[in-house]
Parts: sequence; structure tokens; C-alpha cells
Amino acid sequence: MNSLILPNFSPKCKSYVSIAKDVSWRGLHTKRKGFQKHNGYVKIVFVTTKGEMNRMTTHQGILDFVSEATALLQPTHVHWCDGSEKEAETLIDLLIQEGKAIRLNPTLRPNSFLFRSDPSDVARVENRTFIASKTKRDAGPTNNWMDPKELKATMTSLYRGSMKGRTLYVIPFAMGPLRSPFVKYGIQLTDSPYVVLNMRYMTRMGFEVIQAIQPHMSFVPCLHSSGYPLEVGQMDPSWPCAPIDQKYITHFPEERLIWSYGSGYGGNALLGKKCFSLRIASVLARDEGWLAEHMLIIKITNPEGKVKYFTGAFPSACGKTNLAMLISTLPGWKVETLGDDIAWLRIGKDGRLYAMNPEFGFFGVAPGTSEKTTPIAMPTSSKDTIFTNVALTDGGDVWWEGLTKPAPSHLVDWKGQDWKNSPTPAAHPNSRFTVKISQCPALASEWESPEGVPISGILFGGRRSDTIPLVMESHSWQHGVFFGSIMASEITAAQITNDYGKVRRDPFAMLPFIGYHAGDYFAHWLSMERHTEAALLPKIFMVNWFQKDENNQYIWPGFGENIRVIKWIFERCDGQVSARDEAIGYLPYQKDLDTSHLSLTNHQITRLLDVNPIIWRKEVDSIETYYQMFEEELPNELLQELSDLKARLLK
Ligand code: O2Y
Ligand code: MN
Repeated sequence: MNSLILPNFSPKCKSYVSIAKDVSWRGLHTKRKGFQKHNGYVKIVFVTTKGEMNRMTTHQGILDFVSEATALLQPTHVHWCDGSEKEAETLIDLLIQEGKAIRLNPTLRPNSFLFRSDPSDVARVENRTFIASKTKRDAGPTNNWMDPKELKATMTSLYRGSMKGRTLYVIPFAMGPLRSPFVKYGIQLTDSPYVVLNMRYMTRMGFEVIQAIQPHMSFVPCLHSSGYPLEVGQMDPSWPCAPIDQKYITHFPEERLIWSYGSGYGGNALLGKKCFSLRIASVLARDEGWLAEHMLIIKITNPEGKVKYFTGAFPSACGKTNLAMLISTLPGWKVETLGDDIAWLRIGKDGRLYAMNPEFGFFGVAPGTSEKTTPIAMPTSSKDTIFTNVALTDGGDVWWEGLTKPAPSHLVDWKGQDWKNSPTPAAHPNSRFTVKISQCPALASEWESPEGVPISGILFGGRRSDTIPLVMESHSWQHGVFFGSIMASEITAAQITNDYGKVRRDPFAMLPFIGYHAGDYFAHWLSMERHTEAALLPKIFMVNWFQKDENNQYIWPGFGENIRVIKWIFERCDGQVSARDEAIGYLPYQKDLDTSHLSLTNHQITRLLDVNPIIWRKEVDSIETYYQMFEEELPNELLQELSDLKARLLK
């Protein structure tokens, strides 16, 4: 006999009833026997047999994971998610009834909802993120490490009873298209219906996925608790979470296991994203000979109809989403999107490197997104969108800084307070929109190609007011890995840190996401050359849209004009243009960079493509200091690249 205990149930509350009905609809073959009062709760009694429960899956590993977690977390109810429209509607109705979500004006923004997080739970928490490898050495200098046994003991006591009074949702999800040979599966357990709704957009999720996980197949168990159990009669806040010192975002790389506790926000809670597709996947990739990267994927078509694909890694606040959804200003050049955040790269049968986006949605940052900066994001988020921590207009639509100028005269801000041109932002700087990628009008038709797409070039970016030219190409794969290892970006005022203006090294834009020792990660990148012919590997480029002049003004116009740089990169990959061989890499001849109809002076173009040996010698010193953190684990090849660069700069 199984039972379902519903807090605050009233027979008028249709959503609970329909969840209950869903149980049998999903094939669990439960039969409602009636209602009973139980300690102030209403208990709906079902009859289920273990055999019938197993119809959802016969995968013993999944069944054991769910039943062991249920015993520990002590939820009131367990709900196996089928990913259906009906299930999503039921959950959103429930969240609206509980005051946890707001339905936006359906005329302006159909089937779209606003959530406000707790003000203490607004972003990924790097200082509460841990790699619990068996040894500290294997986590390396870029990760917080904890002994796995100690961490499990601490977290087990936090998890014990942490879902009391709540429903445990079982989310079967896939990273990558189901028919791809490279798809990976996860089972996330969570007590957050907000997480279920977001995972439904961000991953392939539900019945089809659990059916695809055959009994012999592995999956990544992902455990997520908001860390806010409900005792009988206790008020449920609109965004349950735990205090900061009790939040844990943890990874057990040897076990391919993810445990997250205490946060309901973004990368902390949507475990398919950074936790699985980067931190755990980077370990899988190391062991299986591929790359799990923090990269966008784009398709470029030139005026002759020739197609090339590129990936790009950029630290935050460097225009990554803008590039992923670029609208070309050059006639005949077209940009299409395949992914905005994560790429899994493998060498294909033909020896080329192929990229696949494991995700199914965008979790885009709202502030700064506008018709001017990212026009494609506007229709993408015009319907069927979950907004988190943006402002609400009087007409029931959303608003954020940068969307329109001026701001509406009255708003309700992300904390639910009246806002009238107040000095504090109306939307949180890390406010987000979640949508399915399929809503993007600039989506490339082959975005779900099972093998991925063959990559011609890899772009590494950063925000540097000097030092890094507009674009340069590496001399070789090894030199390109050196580019990736020294990536850096200046912190902007909008970033939530006190280090404004400082240069922060962010190798491969993976600093918080490499799930093992960063020195080994560099070595793994270098090793890709040994698995194919060098000529078949993509060319590697470094780009910088952010150089400033003496008056602190950006020199390059950026945005849609970045296609001009992509055009040079495309033509380099096509062997159409030659390049200047400089100490730091291959740079464009001025004549080959299309600056037609731009109001750039010759002096400005020279400046954009300049290599200043004095500045670069300082950069070499800074790289030397930064490299010390990797100690003996820094591959010799990278030290060699650094000393070769030093020597070339002295010539
Ligand atoms: O704050 C968060 O949890 C979101 S972080 C994020 C979301 C989408 C894409 N990239 C990132 C990131 O931190 O790189
Ligand atoms: Mn990202």
C-alpha cells in the first residue's frame, strides 16, 4: 500500500487532485482508494504493487537510487516526471496558487511566468561548490576540495528529512539528442517544482528519456534538495532555500555523482547544466577521450553558400550570447545558432572535431538583452518563457535594465517592491529567462544532428582594454592550447565582485567548471593532437572586441559588426587569406579585415591589430606568475610555448 500525503490539501485544490490522477495516467497503475485525515494532512490512499511501480522503468539502479533517497529525504510524496504539457500546467497552477509564481499577461507574453528568488539565492555560489575527488591533488588548484567521506557525512545529515512535507520529483533527463550515440543520461531528484519546469526547457526530460535508459546503461545520479523541510503547519516561503553556509554544490567525480543542497537557483539547482555537462562531463571526457567545454556553437554561411561551424569560449560579460545569436551586418553573411553555452567535442570517424550541444534550452541573462544588443533573444523569449528575478510592469509584462530607455515610470522590482526610477536596479543583474532552444528563430536546422557538426575553428575570447589584438590565430594546436590556458578578462562594473578593472585569468572560460586538476585538463587538450592528423583539427583563434583608446572609448564597434572578424576567421580556415606572422600569433593584414562602411580611421585599425612588445613582456611576466599555481602539473609544452613567446618578443 502506498500513500500520498498532501499538506494544506483542500478538496477544492484541483492541482493536487490532478497530480494524483496523473499517477495512474503515467502508467504507475495506482488506484485511488479514498481520502483519510492524517495529522492535519489529507492522505490520499493508493494501492500500488512494486511490480506495477516498475513499469515506469525496470532499471534497478534508478529504482534503488530513488528508493534510497526517498528513505533519507522523507518526502511526503514521490512524483515521477513524464515531461508532459499537462504535468507542467499542473505544476505551474500549483505554484501560482501557492503564490510562488506569477502568470504574465497572456496577450503580451503567452504561457510565461515570473519567479522571484530569495534575495540570498541569486547566482551560482563558487565558494560553496566542491569537487570531492578522493585526493585533494585531483581537484587541483582551481577547485574547492573536500574529502568525499567527510562531505557525504555532512550532507547526509543535512539531507535527512529535508523533504518533509514536500514532494520529491524524479526527473529523468538526457544531455544530447536521444538518438545521438553520445547522449548521456541523468536522474535528478528535487523538491523544487520550479527546477522541474526549468529542467523541462533546459534538457530533454521525461517519459521518453526514462524509456531510453536501458537496464545496462549508466546514468548520473543528481540529488537536489532546497534545504527547507516543512513541518506540519509551517509556512512555506515563496522561494525555499538554506542559509549560505549550509549550501553545498558538490561533485564526486570518481562516482560520477552530484549532490546539491540549499539553493534553488540556476547552475546550483539545474544540475544538467554546469554540474553535469561541464564538471562531471569534463571528467568523463578526460577518461573517454573527448572534450566537455563552456562554448557556444555557431554556423556561418558565406555569400557563396559555403558553410563552416565554429565554437567559442568566452568568460562572462564578453558578449557570448550576442555572438551565439549574431545578426550579421555584412550582406550575404549569415549566422545561425546551435548552442549558446556548452559544447561536447569529439573526433569523428573522418578525423575532424565534431561539436554537439548537450542542452535543450537557454538560461539567458536578462539585463542588457535588447533589440540593439541581442535582437534574436527578443522573439526567442516572447512566449513559453520562465523569467526569474526580472521586474514586472503594470501591464503584467517583464522589464530589465537595458531593455528600453527610459524605464517604465512604475515597476515592481525583483524583490516584489514598488519601483519608480529608484537608484537600485529593478531586475537583479543575474536575472534570467529560460526557454527551449527551438524557439530561437536563428536556430540552425542541424542543431540536433546526432554526430554533432564538424568544427573549422575555435574562438577564445576575453575583455581586455589592451594587450590582445582584435583577432589572432595560433601557430599550431599546441600554441592554441596555450591561448586557451592564458585566457583572461577584465572584471566589469556589472559583475558581482569588488575587483572592478582587474584582469582575472579564466582558462578556456572553464575556471569554475573543470571537474579535476586544471594541469591535467591542459594536458588532455594537448593530447587531442595525438588522436588525429594536425591538419584535421580546427584552427584556434583569440578575439578581443574590447580594446579601448586613450579616451577610454571602445575602438571596435562590436555587436553585429563582429561578423567582420568572423569573416576573416572563415577565410583563414578556407585558405583564402594570408596573415602576418607575429611573435604572438598570425594577425590579419589590414586589407583582409573588412572594415567597409565603418567609421574607423587607419590609426584605429592599426591599433586594433597592433602587437605592443612592451605590453606583451608585462603579459609574459603575468602569465609566468599565474602558471606557478599549477606547479609541477603544468604541461611542459605550455612552459615551452611561454619561453618561445618570450624569445620571439625579444627579437
Ligand atoms: O547564476 C547562475 O546560476 C547562472 S550561471 C550561467 C547560466 C547560463 C549560462 N552560463 C552561466 C555561467 O555562469 O557561465
Ligand atoms: Mn556559461
